[in-house]
Amino acid sequence: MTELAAVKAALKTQAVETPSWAYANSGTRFKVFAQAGVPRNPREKLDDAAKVHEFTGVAPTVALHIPWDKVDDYTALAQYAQERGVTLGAINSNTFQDDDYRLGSICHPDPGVRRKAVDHLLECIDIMDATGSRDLKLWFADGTNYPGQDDIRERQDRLAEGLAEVYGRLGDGQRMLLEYKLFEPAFYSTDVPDWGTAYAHCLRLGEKAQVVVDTGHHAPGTNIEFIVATLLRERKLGGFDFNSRFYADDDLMVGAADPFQLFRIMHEVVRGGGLGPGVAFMLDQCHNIEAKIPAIIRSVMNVQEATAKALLVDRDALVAAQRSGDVLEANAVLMDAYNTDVRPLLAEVRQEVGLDPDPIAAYRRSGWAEKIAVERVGGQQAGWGA
Ligand code: PSV
Ligand code: MN
Repeated sequence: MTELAAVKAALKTQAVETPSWAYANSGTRFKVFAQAGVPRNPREKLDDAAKVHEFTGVAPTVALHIPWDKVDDYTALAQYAQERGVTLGAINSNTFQDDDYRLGSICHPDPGVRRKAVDHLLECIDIMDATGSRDLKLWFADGTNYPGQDDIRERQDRLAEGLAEVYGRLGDGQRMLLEYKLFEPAFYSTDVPDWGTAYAHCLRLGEKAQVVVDTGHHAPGTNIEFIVATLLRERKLGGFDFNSRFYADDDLMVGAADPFQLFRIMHEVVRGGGLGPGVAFMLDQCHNIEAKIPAIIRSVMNVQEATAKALLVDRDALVAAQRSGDVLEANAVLMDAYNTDVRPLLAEVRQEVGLDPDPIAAYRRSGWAEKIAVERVGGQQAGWGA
């Protein structure tokens, strides 16, 4: 296979998972701007996700969030997805929206609340059994607001104990992906604030526990690609929650604020052999003021573009420059790849698999946005229920 053929083959097999909640109404704590045509239930979210896959060809799975996507029959939901050409992906737990969780969930000082949180996580694994999902994605809002509020060390013990119980319930082929986040909603201490903490817990738990890197969950200026390289080296990178940030956990379209950072991350992914099914490439975004489906298509395309550029890095030239200490040349090799306009290449790749070269234009022409605006009238639009 020529090098270009290998690049194209890699791009054709890429998979980006879209989050069910990105199709729903969302906003900030100031305002949720409802949009016409927004899904009213998990099936309608899947209908929209199927459109993203139809036009991009690389978004075959959809992440669910429990309880936002609670249904009576998950097997039937999985079947419904399959009939639309997609499958159900990671199951995201929610231990942050009950009154009981004011002081935390799995790290709460009260064992009764911890029991409730762990039971919810076990329920999520039951759902995975029904949907055939591989990954349980855990993000905990746990932490404290004030020094002295609770015992930081003991909270880690509670976390370890709860995670161990959940880990023990994972079946063959199932994984637990532990997400970290610097701050918010807790402001003084967060119980899983960084990759080191997530890594330490995952290491103790075992092979089925891996870290998930949400690109919006770091302090400004953090070298995320270093974290990615390190986790891949340790075989502990379970996946990404892609989005982009200017200030905090902005949840904007991935690659919007800093496409160069996304490229640098994808370069480490390619370099570390992470461009396979072992790493889940998920979006975790919300579209508060822009049209949702085309914004998700745009996000998928942004990931594709960063991946294509990373695949185009002249590895031999880079290694030669690095080993000879040619700083300028090494940097130039990387920048050459980054500065390549990969849009024609991706258009070609799409055409080769029978897709329109311009997914957004194709979506706009499809009339789907107009159709759902007319048909999805009445009922309660889905949202994140905060
Ligand atoms: C909250 O920060 C968050 O965005 C986490 O990243 C989770 O992955 C997501 O919500 C869904 O619970
Ligand atoms: Mn996330």
